[in-house]
Amino acid sequence: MRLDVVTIFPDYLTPLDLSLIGKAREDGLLDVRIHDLRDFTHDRHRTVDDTPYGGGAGMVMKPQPWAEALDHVLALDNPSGAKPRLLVPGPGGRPFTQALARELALEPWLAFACGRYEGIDERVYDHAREDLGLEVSVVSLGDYVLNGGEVAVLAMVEAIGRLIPGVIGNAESLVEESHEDGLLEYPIYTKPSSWNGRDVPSVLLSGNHGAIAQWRHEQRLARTAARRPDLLHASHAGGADGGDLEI
Ligand code: 6GU
Repeated sequence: MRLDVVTIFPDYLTPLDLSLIGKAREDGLLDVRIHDLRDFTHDRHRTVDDTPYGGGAGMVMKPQPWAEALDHVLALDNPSGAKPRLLVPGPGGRPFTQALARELALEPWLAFACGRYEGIDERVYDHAREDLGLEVSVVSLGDYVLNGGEVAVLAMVEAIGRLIPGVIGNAESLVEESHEDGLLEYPIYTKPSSWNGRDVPSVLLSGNHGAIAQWRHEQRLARTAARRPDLLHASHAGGADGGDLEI
């Protein structure tokens, strides 16, 4: 999978050199390219923002550098004229869920446009859709505000990248996870069986696999009810994550 990220802070994306994502890049599973938006400015100050029409607080990212950056991304090593799906991180977007991560992991090419300040001039999205023919999705990590899209891209690339075959050594570990089937994960323990006066639940030492599976399922239900009751009703609420619950 190819991933292009356009940002005014390329250094923010250096964690993508590390750990499993960094290894996946070395192994040729992920082709990650980071682009500095300021390279597509033409003034001495490398200006990427200006004041908003209609007034209001903050600054807006100018359309021209974005248009040139997107043209560059589309032209780079792309003789066949393929098109990336364009993702724009922002608190006003559709929720980024495990279901969306699964959907995006099937794409051959994703491009991320990291906005800063109050956001990007709306005409950039119209241009990307109507003139460049890109599918554009604004995506949000949750109901809080970050200073820009870079941290969100780190999270999304990690969530998407780990679903690509070969990125995670043990594919089984992908199945038994929070959000894969609509319930949170059960509590886990390792040796020693007694630590600091606290014992591992005895059922886990019993060797009774049926009892262990039942205990874990009960723990998942209790945990989900306590921390994320909304997930128990997800199928009625339009299935934020599409998990059919059998409870
Ligand atoms: Cl994806 N971007 C920004 N800038 N803020 C956010 C977010 C994304 N998700 C939640 N807050």
